[in-house]
Amino acid sequence: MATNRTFTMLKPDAVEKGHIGAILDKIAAAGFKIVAMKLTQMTKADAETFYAIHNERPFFGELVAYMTRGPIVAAILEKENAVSDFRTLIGATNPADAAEGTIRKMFADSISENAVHGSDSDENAAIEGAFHFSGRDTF
Ligand code: IDP
Ligand code: MG
Repeated sequence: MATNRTFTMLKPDAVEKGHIGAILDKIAAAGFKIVAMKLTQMTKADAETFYAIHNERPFFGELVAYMTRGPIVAAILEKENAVSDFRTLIGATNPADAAEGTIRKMFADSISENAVHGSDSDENAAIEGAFHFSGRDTF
C-alpha cells in the first residue's frame, strides 16, 4: 500500500482522564507519523458539521454535547495503509466489542464515550483533516 494519511481526535473523555500521552505513545509505537496536531475545542456548530452524517440518529444530541464539552487533540497521521490500520489500532466503536490491546479497549468506557476517532475512508480522512487544519499547519 502507498503511504497515506488518516485523521484522528483524542476525544474529551480521553483528555479529561489524562490519557493524551499514553494514547499518543500507542499511535507512535504502531508506526504512525504525526504530520499535524493541536489541542482545540469544537463548537456546537463544528460538531454538528463534523458529524452531520449522524444527524438523524437518536444519539446525535448526546454526541454533539460530548464532543464539545472540553478540549480534544486533533491530528493528521501518516503511515502505509493509514485509514485501515488506524481503525484496527483503535478497535470497535463499542469498547465492549473491541479487541484486546486496542485503544478503545484500553481507554474507552462506553459506545458513546469511546476515547478516539478514526476516519473511515481516504476521502473522509482528507475532508476531516481539512476541517481542522490549514495547509500551513500540515507537514
Ligand atoms: P466510529 O467512531 O467507530 O466510526 P460511528 O458509527 O461513526 O463510529 O459513530 C460516531 C460516534 O458516535 C462514535 O464514535 C460514538 O462516539 C458515537 N456513537 C456511535 N454509536 C452510538 C450509540 O449507539 N450511542 C451513543 N453514541 C454512539
Ligand atoms: Mg465513523
